[in-house]
Amino acid sequence: MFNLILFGPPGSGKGTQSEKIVEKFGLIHLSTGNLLRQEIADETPLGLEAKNFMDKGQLVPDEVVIGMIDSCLEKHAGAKGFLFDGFPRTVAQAEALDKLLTLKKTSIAKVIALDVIEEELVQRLLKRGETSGRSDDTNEAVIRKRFAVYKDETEPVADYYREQEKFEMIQGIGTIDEIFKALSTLIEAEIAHQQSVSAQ
Ligand code: B4P
Repeated sequence: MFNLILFGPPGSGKGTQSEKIVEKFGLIHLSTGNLLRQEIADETPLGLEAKNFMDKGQLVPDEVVIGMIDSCLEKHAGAKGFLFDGFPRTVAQAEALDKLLTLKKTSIAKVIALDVIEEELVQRLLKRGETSGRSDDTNEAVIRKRFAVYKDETEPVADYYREQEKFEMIQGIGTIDEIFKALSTLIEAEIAHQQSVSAQ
């Protein structure tokens, strides 16, 4: 199994690039943001709980998100690999993911972060808010709150993977195709590395 995490602040392009990566490399896309929005659209109890947090720019509680990921991993037990998008967002989520993957005798190969300055992110999210219907994208105060939460709760996740020597950062400003090319180069190198290790 080959498992990747695409990491970065809100609006850095994780969702945009994930769609292209899963198509090219045949991975299963696990976006906690998309899964939560689907629960909201279906008006499930989990969705109703999540909406309260998301509308305020806060993170949904760890146990809710970890449970969702656990059932997705079970559902796709035969997958070639997973691309985690928007997850883990706290160190507790990262630790839980490591435990879940160890139980399945696999692990994270690489964490790739998209580096984008805050002013560009605010502009992208406000622009998406004009058409997406996402309540967390239309209000600048909520967007700023999401960045504050990212700094406090999500940035420490980068150090967690730096300590495991799995963390890489690339420039997230440029055209979607330029960024995808840089991501593909890194992913191909990691796949080649894993193949050479398993051939030894
Ligand atoms: P997410 O759904 O993960 O979304 P995001 O961080 O806002 O966006 P992403 O980085 O995927 O940006 P995108 O590609 O769409 O999270 C939403 C909320 O869900 C969170 O705030 C939280 O409440 C909750 N949540 C999710 N996961 C959670 C977890 N694990 N734990 C707890 N809570 C959780 O790009 C943004 C825009 O930029 C798009 O309009 C796109 O077209 C544009 N764009 C992309 N690339 C571009 C480029 N290169 N140039 C110009 N524009 C670009």
